[in-house]
Formats: sequence, structure tokens, C-alpha cells
Amino acid sequence: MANTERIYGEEIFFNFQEYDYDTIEQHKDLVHQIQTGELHGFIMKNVFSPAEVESLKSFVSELTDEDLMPTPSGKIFPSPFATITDTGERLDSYYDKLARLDSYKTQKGIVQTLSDRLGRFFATVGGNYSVSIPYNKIKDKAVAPGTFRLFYPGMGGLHVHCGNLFQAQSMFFYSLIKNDIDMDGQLSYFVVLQQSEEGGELTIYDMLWDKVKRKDSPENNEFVIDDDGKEIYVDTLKSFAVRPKPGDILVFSGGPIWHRVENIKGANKRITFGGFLNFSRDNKELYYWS
Ligand SMILES: O=C(O)CCC(=O)C(=O)O
Repeated sequence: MANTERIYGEEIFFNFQEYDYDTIEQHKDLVHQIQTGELHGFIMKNVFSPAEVESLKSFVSELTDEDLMPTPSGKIFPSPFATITDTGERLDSYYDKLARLDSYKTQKGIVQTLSDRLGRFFATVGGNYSVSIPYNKIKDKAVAPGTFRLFYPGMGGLHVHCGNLFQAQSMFFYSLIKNDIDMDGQLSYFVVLQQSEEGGELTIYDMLWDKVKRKDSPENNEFVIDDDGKEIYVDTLKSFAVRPKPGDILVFSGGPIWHRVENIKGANKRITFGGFLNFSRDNKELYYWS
């Protein structure tokens, strides 16, 4: 595959494609293609107009410390599912933050637009499935559709990981989901609202969950450990970069494919809104959430 402005490297060894949003109706099977393995990821370009991206950025800039939760590389809103480690206080706190997002939807048209557009986007590219946000069975309420992720310059990026690793770390959260979620083959998605001046690209490694399922610590960004116990230094692996532009949505096989977000450099924060996609065990439903 040839290099583009958004997908580049010495060799693009997975099948990543780009499509224009105005052709979306011709691409109702993209999620299905990722599930069957014929496609590994795609960028839908310009799902949000420049004016919509500006409004979303201005919304994010007005978020307060009451909304935002600090992370090792910046801040996040609402809280990610990984914070749910009990059915009491932490679950309540997750839903308090989610209630704030819901109230912003009624106060700020652009937040409702984001939510509606995402729903329609997944219903279209996931045309073979019935698409929804999963429910928490204790609260009998939907979980978050996604999270705003702010990565600050000079605080790193997102260390090498894959979605299946997070799933393994968050079994408790998954046990609280009412829907019949298949734990294998989770996908990742994110909308880019602001790129960093330098860095912040997604590095996709030629390394899959079937052979590598471990790290020595979550923070390690140098090496992972394969199923034979061998340390695999990521800078020895083949890799390519994916850098969607503001307004684009990237969907990729982030469950099995190891990847990382490169260190954020320059003056700008990197801002995305993203989450995950899972299928139901009967393979009829598609869920998106964070
Ligand atoms: O929001 C982002 O840019 C991080 C995406 C990512 O690494 C993931 O979904 O696993």
C-alpha cells in the first residue's frame, strides 16, 4: 500500500484504508471486514466539519477540574471504565461524570451533535450489526459512548499496549456489563479534534496478541514479553504511523494489534474523543463505549 499524508512508513504491512465521509453509504461492511480480518483499520475522513471541530475544541477548553480526571499524560472526561473497580463509590463516581456529559448534551448543541453523528457513523459502517452502547447491570444505565482524551506536550503519549491487555486488566468492569459481550477481538476508535504540532501519531507494530500478551509493567514503553518469555524491544519491530486529521474518525483492530501514541511535542495538546467496539457473542450486535 502506498503512503498517504495520514498513513505512512517504510511498509504498510496491515490493510489500513481511507475513505471520504461523503461515500460512507457505500461502506456499510467496514466493521464486518475488520472482524473477519480482511481489513485492519480505516480512516473516515472529515466526518466533522472544521467549524464542528472548532466548537468541540472550544467545549473541551471550557471543561473544569470537576469534569477532568488527571491521567499520566494529561486529562480525560468522563472517567474511563478502568476506574470502575467496585460497585459502590467508584461506580457512582463514573456515573456522576457521565451525568455531567449528559447534561452538556442538553446545554451545548455540539456535544449532542458529536453523540448523534457517532451513533449514525457506527450504525452505517457497522451496517451488518445492531449498534448500541452497552448497559451496566447494577445501574441499568448505558456506559459512556467515549471519552475526551487530552494529551499534554512534554507528558509522554500512550505507552505500547493493545486493547486485549486492557480487557484482561478490567475484568471487573466487563463483569458488570449487562450485554453478552464477546471479549475477543475488540476494536478501537477515535475522532481527532486537535493534533499535536509534533509527535502524537499512532504507531502500529507488526506484533499481535496471539504471540505477545504481557508487559513487565503498564508503564514500560521499551519492550513487551512474548509467550516464550522473551523480551521484544519495540524499536526492533516493523512499524508504520497513522495520523488522522482533525474531523476524521479512525477505527482499527486495537484489541489484537499492539500500538502506542508517540510523545506529544510542541505547543499544542493532542485532543481526541474515543473508545472501543465489541461484538456480542452471537455476533449480531456491535457495542461502542469507553
Ligand atoms: O485516543 C487515542 O488517541 C488513543 C487510542 C488508543 O491507543 C486505543 O484506543 O487503544
